[in-house]
Amino acid sequence: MTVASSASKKLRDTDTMPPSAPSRVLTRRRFSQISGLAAAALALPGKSGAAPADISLEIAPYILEASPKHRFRTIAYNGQVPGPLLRMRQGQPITVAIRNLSPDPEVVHWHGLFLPSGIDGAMEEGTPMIAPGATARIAIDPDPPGFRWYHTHSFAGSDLTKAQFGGQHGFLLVEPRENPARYDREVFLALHDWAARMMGGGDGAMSPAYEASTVNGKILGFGEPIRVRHGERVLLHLLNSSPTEVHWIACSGHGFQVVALDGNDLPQPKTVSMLRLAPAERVSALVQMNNPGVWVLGEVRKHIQAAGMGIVLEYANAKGKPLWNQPERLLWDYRDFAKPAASTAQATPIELVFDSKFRGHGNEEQWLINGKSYPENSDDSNAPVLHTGQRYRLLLKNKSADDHPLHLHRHTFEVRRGDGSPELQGLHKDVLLVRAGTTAEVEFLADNPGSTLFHCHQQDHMDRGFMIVFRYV
Ligand SMILES: [Cu+2]
Repeated sequence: MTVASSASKKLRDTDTMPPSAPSRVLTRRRFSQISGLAAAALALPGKSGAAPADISLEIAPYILEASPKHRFRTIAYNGQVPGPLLRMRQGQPITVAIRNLSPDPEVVHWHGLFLPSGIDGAMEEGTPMIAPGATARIAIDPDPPGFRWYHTHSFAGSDLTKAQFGGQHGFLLVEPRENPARYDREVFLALHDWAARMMGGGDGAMSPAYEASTVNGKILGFGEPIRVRHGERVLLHLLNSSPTEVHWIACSGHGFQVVALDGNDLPQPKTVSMLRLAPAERVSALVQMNNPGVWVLGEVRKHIQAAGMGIVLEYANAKGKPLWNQPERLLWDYRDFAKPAASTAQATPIELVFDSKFRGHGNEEQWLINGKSYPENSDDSNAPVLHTGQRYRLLLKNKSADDHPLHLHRHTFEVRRGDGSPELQGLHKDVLLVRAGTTAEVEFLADNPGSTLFHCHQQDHMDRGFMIVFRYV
């Protein structure tokens, strides 16, 4: 049993940012490509009388106080981490003004929405970056309904404070046209890791390790508790915004009735004792507040909870130190949330083979899709081609020794096989963790013409070639 107060004793002073990792071989081509696009930032209407946007996002330097001893110099949206919760309604167009007051070109990706390539928020699809000091104004037609999010899609390279390593992430909820409320209220929780350093693994390759981990930008014991009343049904919307880490979450004394993954309703809800979220994945789960007390909702792995990843769940009139029940095993299987396939739809296969090229002891690997890194794998002779109206099955062959959270932009896919499962249906996602050495299969309808990015959502992997652009013809 761990209590918040004992966890806080282990905290280290991270007031000063750790020195950045020594410079390494980078994907320079991607860096220069991004810098070049910065000049093309969308221009605002020149006249001062432009109508105000429905939503204003300001990207600016910010110091996050995760605890009195954990202060992180970062970049944030509207002076908060996570950024503001944005609520949109399906089919009701909304305008967003994005002002970049940070020192670097920026871009905002609308993760899970079906947007045109020019505003989806990836340079590789043709969305212009927003130059420092500039404002971009876009119009969003919110679709599909569900729990989405927005985040930077820039390049970090060897600077482990930039891009997804920083504070640029926020919740986005697209309300369905009809929304029958089956819960008393919603609570949004973002899991994040901070102050990365490159560490050598047993195989000699380097990967990030973190000094601190937070829920909604706070170390366990330093944020506001989730305050509930006995008998309430609370809908938790969890987001893993970590740059690179998979997280396991349990809620002492309570189970999770999972109703949606990546914001998409499940064929039927499923009750589980813990959740696994890969980077960029979301879980929406109902928690029945039927066990009065003061509890910890947090990372199942002790060292990560001790680094701060947890939040107190406090019933009205309950007192005492927060209690934590340590689960013995890590339990999660995508198959629990799908149905066995009744039929196999006709879909055109596209094979994507993932592998890495080891670049010597103490270096990060270079990542390859079908034998080539981005951008070579996405030029005219190599890019996978999509025909509008056609259904495709991606055969995702992970030949590397790492698990990868794979994300398809601008579309939702149906998981047809995961972790060596038989045929599945009914599970709709936009990120899938494909385990080392396994093959997964997902299907999607090519119904949103425009360049479409597919990539690993681990920042260090995408920065080193793990991306590919599909082209519609
Ligand atoms: Cu990866």
